[in-house]
Amino acid sequence: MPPTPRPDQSSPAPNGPTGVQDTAAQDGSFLTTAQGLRLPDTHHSLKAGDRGPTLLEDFHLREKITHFDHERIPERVVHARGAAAHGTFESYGSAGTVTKARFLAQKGRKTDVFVRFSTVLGSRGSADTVRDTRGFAVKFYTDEGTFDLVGNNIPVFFIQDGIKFPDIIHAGKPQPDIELPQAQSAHDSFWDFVSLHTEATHHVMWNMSDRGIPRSYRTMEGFGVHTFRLVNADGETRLVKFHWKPVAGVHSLVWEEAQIAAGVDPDFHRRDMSDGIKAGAPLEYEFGIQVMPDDGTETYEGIDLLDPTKIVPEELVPVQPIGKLTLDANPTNYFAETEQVAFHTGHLVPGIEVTNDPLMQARLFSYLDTQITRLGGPNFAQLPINRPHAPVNDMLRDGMHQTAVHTGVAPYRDNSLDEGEPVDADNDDHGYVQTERLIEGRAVRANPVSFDDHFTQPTMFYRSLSGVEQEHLVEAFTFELGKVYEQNIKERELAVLANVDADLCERVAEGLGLPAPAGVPAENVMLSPSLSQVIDTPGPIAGRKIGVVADSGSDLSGIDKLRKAAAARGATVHVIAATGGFLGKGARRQIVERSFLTVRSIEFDAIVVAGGTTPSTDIKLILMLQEAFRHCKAFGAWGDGTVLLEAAGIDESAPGVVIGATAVKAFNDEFLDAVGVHRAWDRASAVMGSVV
Ligand code: HDD
Repeated sequence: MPPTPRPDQSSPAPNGPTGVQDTAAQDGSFLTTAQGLRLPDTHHSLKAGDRGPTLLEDFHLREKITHFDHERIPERVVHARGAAAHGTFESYGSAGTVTKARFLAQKGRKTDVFVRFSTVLGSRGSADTVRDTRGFAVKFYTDEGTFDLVGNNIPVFFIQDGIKFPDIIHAGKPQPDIELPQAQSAHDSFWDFVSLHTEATHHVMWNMSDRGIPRSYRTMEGFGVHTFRLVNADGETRLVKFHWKPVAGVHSLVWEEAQIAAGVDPDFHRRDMSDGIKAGAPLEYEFGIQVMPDDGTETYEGIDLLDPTKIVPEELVPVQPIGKLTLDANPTNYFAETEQVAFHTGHLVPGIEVTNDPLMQARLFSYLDTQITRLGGPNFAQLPINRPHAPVNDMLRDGMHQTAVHTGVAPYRDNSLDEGEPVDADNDDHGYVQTERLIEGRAVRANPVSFDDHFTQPTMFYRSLSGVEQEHLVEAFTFELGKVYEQNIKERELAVLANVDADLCERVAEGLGLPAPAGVPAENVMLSPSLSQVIDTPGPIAGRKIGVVADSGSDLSGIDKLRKAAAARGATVHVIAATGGFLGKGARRQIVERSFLTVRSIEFDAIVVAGGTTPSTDIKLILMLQEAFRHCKAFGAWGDGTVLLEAAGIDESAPGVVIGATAVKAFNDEFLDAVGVHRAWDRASAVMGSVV
């Protein structure tokens, strides 16, 4: 058999949408050593007799164990827990007037992307559903170079100056004496820090709101956070904020679900994403920008655009759609792609520039620096997932893990030995020619006075939420502060909340059993309805999971009808029965995906009981039904399936419960619409009490 040609190492192959497979690592079917030596046995070490000691001579044993001993690399110092997917960005072309970045300016242009979602505080093996900010890091492999938009699902940040980043992270990570708690902000040092650094208040409000526990990556907004400077082909500049708007809408878990999921399925979010992609329901987001004039003030309507603790309300500056992101391919190898991908806020392309936001400025240093430790040297850009899709001709040479075989003798400029190449690129050659900006001032360690307003926007955030969202926020503050041991920290945070909103402060204080201090909340604050995520008209349900309780006597063809109706909207139906195996025979046969023993309500967005199902008193089933009902999920039953609902104490007349005679179109439509509003919040006050 002729040998498979090796890739040309001096010109690395670009990543395809499903990633690169380095054929040199897995060639042929025989087991070999790293040197290609074929091996007869990998189960027995070489011993002096079958009961004797192992011989040092056993190079295969030593190679296998040595490599294994070094399989792990340091996890990311923050955002260690993550999951990623490949996809495509397609430009609408509408940003062409404000940026010359080709991947945005040209209508219909498609760019490969790799997106990694993450939590901030937890270790690599922590749970997905903890209360935390989520990372939303996008690598655009553009033909003008790689652009990384390293954002979060929250549009503001804890601190205003990057020099405090180690401090907030030290405070949020497990306490250093006995390393707990894992992936939680509900502990003394976190609340100590944020109550002393009140610039964190806005971010903390978002964290404690439902945004801190997203339903899935597919239902999360994303934000570039900082203000960027866009430059068009005529050299005109504008200030912009970047937004990702999920096509599936913005939706969250309830707190009890998030806690259950952390134990029952710590991989909840990454499973949801990979299952959805496998089921043919890609994750979709619209990319948008808010555009503000670059008039020299770097403020808009009194909002300091360099302050990363401030948003520009969408009611003041609407988000204009400029393209669509579709994530439709799971990684081929977690380590090679998701773990080794290296994002950097300094990966920019012509037409996109930075601003003087002091948080952004520090990030421009940190991201490159951290990869050198994490990925073991300066050549991480050569790893397949990090290779640009634009041609690379740098003068960087040698170093640990150098895989390129560079040619030529003159990696310097100017030279006459390598035909003068590489040459400089100007604007016409798509070179990154920075826009000139005037920088002058005294060297000071200080913030502008405008950075001192820490409360107006938190007040706007709280007052813009719906009643149920405010309730969740109050519960979250009460839960987290209830876990704090030091009384003075609780009191100090209550004093912070008093400056946000008296109602918020009083309700949290009541839960903590403490007096509510008086504060001076801002008056006449504008409201921003777009901050609320509650909807009353049905949205898309692609990627949603529906559980159907059934047994062999159930109306199995009704399940098929529901499955087809759900599939038409991109959702999946999963049968839950007393034991595993199958229900029925032939064309109507249903695979049982969850038994009463293995099922838990958190796995499903909605529950239906099929007609003909014999009521069961199995405690795990009843718990599953009651939990789903308490969490305000859509419920349904057709035919005598209602008897099981009654047995579980579920009120058939409650909001979001759909009852039908058979699984006909009208029933399926009404039920799937109920799934589309995410939760029947009208049920909340009756069923949830203080458990969410
Ligand atoms: Fe950061 C990782 C997002 C401020 C230093 N950050 C990291 C990731 C995301 C963010 C999504 C994970 C990337 C991945 O998936 O690999 N970080 C943000 C946002 C910030 C922010 C939205 C504020 C607006 N970060 C920030 C500051 C600093 C850092 C101020 C330091 C001065 N961030 C890092 C880091 C990490 C990182 C230490 C850890 C792993 C990595 O970079 O690659 O450099």
